[in-house]
Amino acid sequence: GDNAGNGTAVITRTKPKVKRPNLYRVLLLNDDYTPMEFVVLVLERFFRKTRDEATQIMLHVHQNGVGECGVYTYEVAETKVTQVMDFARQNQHPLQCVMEKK
Ligand code: NFA
Repeated sequence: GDNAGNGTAVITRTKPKVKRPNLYRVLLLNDDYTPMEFVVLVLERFFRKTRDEATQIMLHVHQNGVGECGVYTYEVAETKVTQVMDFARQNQHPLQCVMEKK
């Protein structure tokens, strides 16, 4: 404990507080209707993937049903999901994007 000189107890931390943030995977889910090229565009635009990386991830999702776009802190992951869902809806594609705790 510390004291400001006015009789008020002030608790100060001694240990270095190095807290790892909770991390979340952002996933894309396969469907039968979203064009492959649109999924590649999503991965390039919102997840900063190269065309080759985006194509690999898209094909993985297409073949396996689900795939990882990236790993982020909660707020960033939530923003990515919202951006992708809004963009898919604007373009009338049923593409689904979700997040899960690592
Ligand atoms: N399965 C979709 C198609 O054949 C492509 C797709 C890939 C959709 C990845 C969603 C996610 N057009």
